Amino acid sequence: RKFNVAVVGATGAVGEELFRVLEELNFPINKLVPLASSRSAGSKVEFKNKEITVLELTESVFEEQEIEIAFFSAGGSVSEKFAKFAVEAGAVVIDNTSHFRMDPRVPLVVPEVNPEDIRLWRESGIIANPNCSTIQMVQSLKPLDDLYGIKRVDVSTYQAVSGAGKSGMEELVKQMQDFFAFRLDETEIKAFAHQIALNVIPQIDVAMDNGFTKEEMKMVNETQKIMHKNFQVAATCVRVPVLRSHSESLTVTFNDGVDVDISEVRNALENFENVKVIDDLANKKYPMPIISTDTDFTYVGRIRKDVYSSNIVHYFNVADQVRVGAATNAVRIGLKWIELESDM
Ligand code: A2P
Ligand code: 11C
Repeated sequence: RKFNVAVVGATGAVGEELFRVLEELNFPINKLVPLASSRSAGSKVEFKNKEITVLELTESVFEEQEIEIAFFSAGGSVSEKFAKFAVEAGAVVIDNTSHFRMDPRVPLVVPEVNPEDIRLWRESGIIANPNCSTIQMVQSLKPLDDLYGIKRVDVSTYQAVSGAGKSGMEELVKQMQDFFAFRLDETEIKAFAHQIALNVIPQIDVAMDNGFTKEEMKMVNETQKIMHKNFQVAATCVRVPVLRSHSESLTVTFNDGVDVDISEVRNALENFENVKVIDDLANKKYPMPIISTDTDFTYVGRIRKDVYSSNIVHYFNVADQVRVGAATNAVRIGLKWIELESDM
């Protein structure tokens, strides 16, 4: 059976990628309905070599178009206002924003990690897609937790500008152009707190009362919800001038008494779905954004045992933020939902 599918935020960075991933993963689509604001209603998007007209997102469009699966990626305030109309029209909402993630009635899902949580969707009609930096992290933590049992995770991120959407990507490119034109000192700074070209910014999202940023606390709270574990997590989230793949440096402390065997760690990661290990330092082989960009894999490398403590491992992971961190995870949720819950 095939489904009527809507993409809310069809003209955005994640929305555009959703069309590519829906096509590549052969999503069973009867009708595809791209939705955006009145600003871009009437414009065209491409799907399977055909142009489809973007419609305006309205309260009634889900019912009018008989939508069964609605991907939302137009920001939290749009999800807050419009997800309920999709649910009322009988659709399952797969929401890419942070708006519903910590709602106890809403499952937060990375299909390789907690696919069974999808079954809770009936409580709200909504399945939340986690934050990009959380998704790629839990994909590497899950096999390691199954192997040894995690006690604590310390992570520093190197996050691409695509996390701020199209305008973030355009701002980096523009600032680089301004640099080569000797105009960087008068460049526009809008998408980020500071100039991002030739810089790194140790702040993503707003400050919280505890001294962490909202992005950092998302990594803590979402990880615990997805993994159904309350091991400790501390994150430092940093914006770097990379276009669209996030990198993370992780230090994972296992339960007391664990003696890490690096070949066991490598095997566990290699055998985990959609994770690829690239780990040959002597030959300069490790994950980097130029490797992960435009792919659907999370890459792990630089795997090494701590010099002092036998229950600590360090590694580096990288994934395409727009795909693995957003569009691909959402489409995988949709495919899993069809497998588990739709009355096909
Ligand atoms: P539009 O092109 O009409 O502004 P990005 O994350 O790359 O910045 O993209 C945001 C996406 O969300 C775009 O597709 C944008 O559409 C859409 N969007 C933003 N605000 C609204 C809104 N109020 N209603 C519907 N779509 C919106
Ligand atoms: C960033 N992680 O890199 C953010 C973007 O909660 O979905 C995604 C924000 C979210 O800027």
